[in-house]
Amino acid sequence: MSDCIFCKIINKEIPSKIVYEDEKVIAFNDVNPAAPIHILVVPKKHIETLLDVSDEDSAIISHIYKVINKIAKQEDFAKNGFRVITNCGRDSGQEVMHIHFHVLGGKKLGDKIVE
Ligand code: DGP
Repeated sequence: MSDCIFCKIINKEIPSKIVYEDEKVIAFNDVNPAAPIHILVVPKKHIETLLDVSDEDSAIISHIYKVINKIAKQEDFAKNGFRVITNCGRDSGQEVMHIHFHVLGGKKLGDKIVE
């Protein structure tokens, strides 16, 4: 059994508010939202960080962007716009070591990507 919190969410060992799921990807609401819309899009394959993405994983990453497109239309925030962020490693503050894509929206986001 994995100690990874996102693997536990994928395996339904801990609950989450799922907004999209298919055989490769799951997307759920962030437990600590930084914006009115804050969805995490996560590959089911356990990949720790962006630096661990292999050539064979590139299809998953491209699929994730298609899924984000689908979710933005499904959840009706596509037309207003949104931001996608992936933290990687210490300086980014990455807390969960299972690669994920933050999808943020639902309000006018700050002009600066970093403080
Ligand atoms: P990062 O700093 O990029 O690793 O972001 C991790 C995000 O994961 C953070 O915004 C909070 C969210 N998170 C952590 N634990 C849980 C959880 O158990 N459930 C949900 N839904 N989100 C979680």
